[in-house]
Amino acid sequence: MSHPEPAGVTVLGLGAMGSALAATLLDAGHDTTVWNRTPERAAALSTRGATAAPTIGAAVTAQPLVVAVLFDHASVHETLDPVIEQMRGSALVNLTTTTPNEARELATWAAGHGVRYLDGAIMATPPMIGGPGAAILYSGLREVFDDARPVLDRWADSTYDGADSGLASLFDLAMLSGMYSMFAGFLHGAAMAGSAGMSATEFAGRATPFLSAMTDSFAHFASVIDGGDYTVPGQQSLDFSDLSHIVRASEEQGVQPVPIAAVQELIGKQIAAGHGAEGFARIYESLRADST
Ligand code: FVH
Repeated sequence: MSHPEPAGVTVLGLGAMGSALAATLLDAGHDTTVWNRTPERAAALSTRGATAAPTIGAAVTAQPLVVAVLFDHASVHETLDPVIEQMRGSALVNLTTTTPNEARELATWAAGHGVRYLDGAIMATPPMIGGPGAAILYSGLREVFDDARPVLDRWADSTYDGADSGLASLFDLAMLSGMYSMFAGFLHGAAMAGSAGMSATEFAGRATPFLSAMTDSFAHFASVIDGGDYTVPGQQSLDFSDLSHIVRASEEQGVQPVPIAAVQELIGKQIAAGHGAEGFARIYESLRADST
């Protein structure tokens, strides 16, 4: 049985992430064209077999699949506005981090120039690309996802989240929001323990098993939220979850209580609205898009 040739790909943007993506393609035998605003950054990939395009126009016309891994939404326009007409009929996979609405704007703009657009959100660091644990979310034109799949799967586990180009970004940023809130909580705890002389390293050693075990609560909260009944038995009530003692303890130690005070505020809002006897997951109602 004959196997198809690995597809040709152009990678625009050779920062840490773009270089990792291009290197993985080269290792897998793809004909890889690269371009970077600062051309010197293409040198290392050229020695591995990439073709460094001399201009952005040459880069976007070299291959039928163009992958953008630039800094932000503005840099995608700055790079591609001058050459977008030359891309008519091409597929553009944009892995640059944007907001959902910025991704939707890019999809509309690309479609207006006959360019088939797929948005992507990378949930991995550059060293993870091509290895276990790397994931990339995609949304936009399904046909681009399907056609490009042999390329996309070189990098990470690929998930298609739907035709709305903003969804990959939305789900990525939703997970990052959870991650950064958790990080802020950890750092606040480290500052509290640090006020009594505990090193951050010791605190991390003690906190990691406890906080890891607490992630089991996610599934429980999720089932309560999806069930729409915050009164189901077996939950810790909001009245019981009053966190003002943690806020006070933080202040007593001279530590800014900002992350925990934000949680306490959400709890207080639901108690004030008469939901104190209901479960902790109820604070989701203070956060959702249509909450008043
Ligand atoms: N690195 C990571 O861990 C994260 C993982 C999650 C996803 N992000 C996003 O990936 C995009 C690229 O990230 P990066 O790590 O490669 O970023 P840098 O190393 O800073 O490289 C940035 C590249 O963008 C080029 N660039 C910046 N501004 C412009 C512009 N106005 N016009 C054209 N190109 C531009 C820059 O070129 P140069 O400075 O070398 O000339 C780099 O190639 C990003 O959206 C992350 O959020 C990575």
